[in-house]
Amino acid sequence: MCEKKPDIILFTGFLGSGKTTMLLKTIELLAAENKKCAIIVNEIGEVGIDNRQMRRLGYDVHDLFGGCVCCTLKVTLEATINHLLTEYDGLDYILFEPSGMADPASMYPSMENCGYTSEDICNVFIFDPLRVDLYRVRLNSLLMSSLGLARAVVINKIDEAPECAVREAEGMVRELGDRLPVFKMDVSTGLTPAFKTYLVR
Ligand SMILES: Nc1nc2c(ncn2[C@@H]2O[C@H](COP(=O)(O)OP(=O)(O)O)[C@@H](O)[C@H]2O)c(=O)[nH]1
Ligand SMILES: [Mg+2]
Repeated sequence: MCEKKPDIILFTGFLGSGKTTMLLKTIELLAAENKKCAIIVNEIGEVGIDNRQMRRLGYDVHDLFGGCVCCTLKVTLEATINHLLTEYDGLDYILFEPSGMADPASMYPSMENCGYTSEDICNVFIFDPLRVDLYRVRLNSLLMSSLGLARAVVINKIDEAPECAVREAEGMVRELGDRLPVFKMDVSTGLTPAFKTYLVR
């Protein structure tokens, strides 16, 4: 069992919002900081990691990015987290990208059964301002429940989204008060310095 439980960073947001892109940038950041991390994804293919190519580069799928373990959700989330906690000493972070349409609330009991409280879980909600109308109407209840559990919001794709959509997205988050820090960026280019500081504390 690890002495200090690794921090969990959970990337939530709807399909196509940029979770995988964010996950990969976060792994790079943490690897550069010499943090030992594990990632949990539904399917390794979803993350675009080519196993054969990774092996050619000298990595094992279980040893990505300098000591990063990758688990696919073949069994339950609870079993996967417990496996990581018992098998890997000195893990600093567990990064988890659930599938796009899953309600984040449904994942909390599994993490709580592994000894995490909801305060322990760094849930970053990634908001795609290109979809602001969809979020406001069809996905509104999922948005509200997702934001209720989020610890930070990233408004992504500011390179592509019109300014008014970015403002509207921020307005929707602010309707819930000013509890949540909001970071605006173009994740595909890289994480902003402010967000990096927020993640690695
Ligand atoms: N223009 C732009 N495209 C992005 C950005 N972040 C992600 N994307 C693209 O959006 C698409 C979905 O991203 P992905 O990370 O797979 O989203 P996921 O479904 O939430 O995991 C991909 O084609 C990404 O290249 C961004 O900041 N700007
Ligand atoms: Mg994805």
